[in-house]
Amino acid sequence: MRSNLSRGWEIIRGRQLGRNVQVFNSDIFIVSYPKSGNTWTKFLIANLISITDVNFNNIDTIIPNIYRNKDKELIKKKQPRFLKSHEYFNPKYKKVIYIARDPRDVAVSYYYYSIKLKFIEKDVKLHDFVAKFLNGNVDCFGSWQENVGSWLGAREKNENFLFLKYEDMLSNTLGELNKISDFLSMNKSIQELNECVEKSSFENMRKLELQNDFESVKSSNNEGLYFMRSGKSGEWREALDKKDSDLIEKQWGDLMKKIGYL
Ligand code: PPS
Repeated sequence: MRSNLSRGWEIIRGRQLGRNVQVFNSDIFIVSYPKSGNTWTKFLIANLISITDVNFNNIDTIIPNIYRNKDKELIKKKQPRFLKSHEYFNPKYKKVIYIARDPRDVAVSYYYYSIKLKFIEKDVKLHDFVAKFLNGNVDCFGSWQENVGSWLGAREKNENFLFLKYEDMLSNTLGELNKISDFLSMNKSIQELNECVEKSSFENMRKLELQNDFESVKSSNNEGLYFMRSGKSGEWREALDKKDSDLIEKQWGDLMKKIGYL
């Protein structure tokens, strides 16, 4: 399973994107371990800063993805640039919005996404995926703990570091967007923030995913799986075997407790 699973990210590494892109001190990074709400945060911020309607076709123009956009395109962007990243701690990133999600839900989301993108065969069991996930063997971003823990350890109290949780974004999207707006010194009214929340809702983004045929969602070739798949917290309770959630809790319990997941 290892070679299939990491294939997608190896292609990206080979193209010298990601960790190798040039970073400017003025850059504002939206960082997370994969499947933790990065795209949602991008939509919220893009709706704050953009004068055109945001969708899956133009989102990477407004907030480029360092794994999709080449350095020579990124360098031409007006500064300060907003950039999406999944990197573990990188001291070059000076201003960072970091999003964490409960690793038990990340495991479920990442499993289905890996099937959708054919990083793994559809007959791979969630249990086997969890074993690789726990070993940090599913991509080149470190394990969940290495990724989240490296950022928190290095930057937790830094005034240029904003730590958000996917679960708080779900329960109080407006409040979390307000934190983002303050962090970016944007001075937006509640009405403006509310409009961004509405435009970036799960339902609206799901509609846009279909309209834009994002990641070939309409193709019969992606196992009928959406990028905007479920958008919930606590799905792991039904989806994971108890022994797998126990393993995650045992291995990453200290950090999960610190963040409030245990
Ligand atoms: S990626 O591919 O690593 O960048 O994925 P990422 O964007 O970080 O995370 C994808 C998950 O975020 C969910 N999502 C949302 N949830 C609630 N509301 C909104 N608006 C929203 N937008 C994206 C998305 O559905 C993925 O989670 P799962 O659990 O798979 O549904």
